[in-house]
Amino acid sequence: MPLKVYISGKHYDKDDAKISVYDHGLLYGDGVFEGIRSYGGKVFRLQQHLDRLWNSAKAIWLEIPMTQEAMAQAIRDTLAVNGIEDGYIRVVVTRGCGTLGLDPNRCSHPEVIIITDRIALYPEEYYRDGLSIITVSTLRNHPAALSPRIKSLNYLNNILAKIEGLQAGCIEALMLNHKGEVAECTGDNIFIARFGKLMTPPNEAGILEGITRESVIGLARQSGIEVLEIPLTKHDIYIADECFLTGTAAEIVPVVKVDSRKIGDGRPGPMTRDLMQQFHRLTRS
Ligand code: PXG
Repeated sequence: MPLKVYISGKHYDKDDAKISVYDHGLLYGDGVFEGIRSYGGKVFRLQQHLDRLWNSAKAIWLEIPMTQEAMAQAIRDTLAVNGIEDGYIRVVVTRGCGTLGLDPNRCSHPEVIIITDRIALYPEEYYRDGLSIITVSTLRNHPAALSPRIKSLNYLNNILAKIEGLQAGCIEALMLNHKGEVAECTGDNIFIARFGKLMTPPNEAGILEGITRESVIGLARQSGIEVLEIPLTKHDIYIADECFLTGTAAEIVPVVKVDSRKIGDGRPGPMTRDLMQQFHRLTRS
């Protein structure tokens, strides 16, 4: 049976799930989105994802044409019609069908899209052996121009960085901000461990406020680990004992090499492995 995709109130077969070429989501990247996971039929941190989606929409003057409760129900319904318990959910809200000009006031109505699919997990060895990443030349968007806190359909900033990483053989790439500080990776937040403490760049560094990041901060604090949200430089990463990335798709993935510098002893560290286990329990219990 083909997967069903929700578009503005109805379910369509995947091949018939289409949006107009006049939609400003396509013409201008004018819209917002979320990537969410479902574990054993339960949607992980749904309320936080809905809040972030609504905040992103607010920042771009986009009114989502349904309530959060209705959106939550539509997500659960779409998982159910597809018989998906462990999966990936992509929610997209576009500005809708308009004219060829920028003016969003000429768009008829926002479109709400919910795609649920089986999750394409990263290969096991990434988690066992850790990733090698590089810092790329593409800087994270200046927060005063287009805030990285908005999860908008304008992902070119991240895509350019991703291409640079891929060209160097890395599946993730570290982005610096306009001040030369560490911001985040193309689709993941970054953490380091040093002297038993965890450190991660603060919001003001110009990052997406990752929901996995927040969960990991919570888990670490619960186990008595001090977590500092402080500006970090590349140097801080190079001399860290441990490094890992967090994101909805990746969950927690160890990093063992940055810009050809071995992190710690070059293997996933104990704090990283412990948090990976705790996160696994949190999502699968
Ligand atoms: N930073 C950026 C720039 C992101 O896009 C994260 C951090 C992690 O946030 P969460 O809330 O997921 O912990 C993201 C995640 C993917 C994918 O398939 C991920 C994201 C966007 C598009 C694709 O890995 N966002």
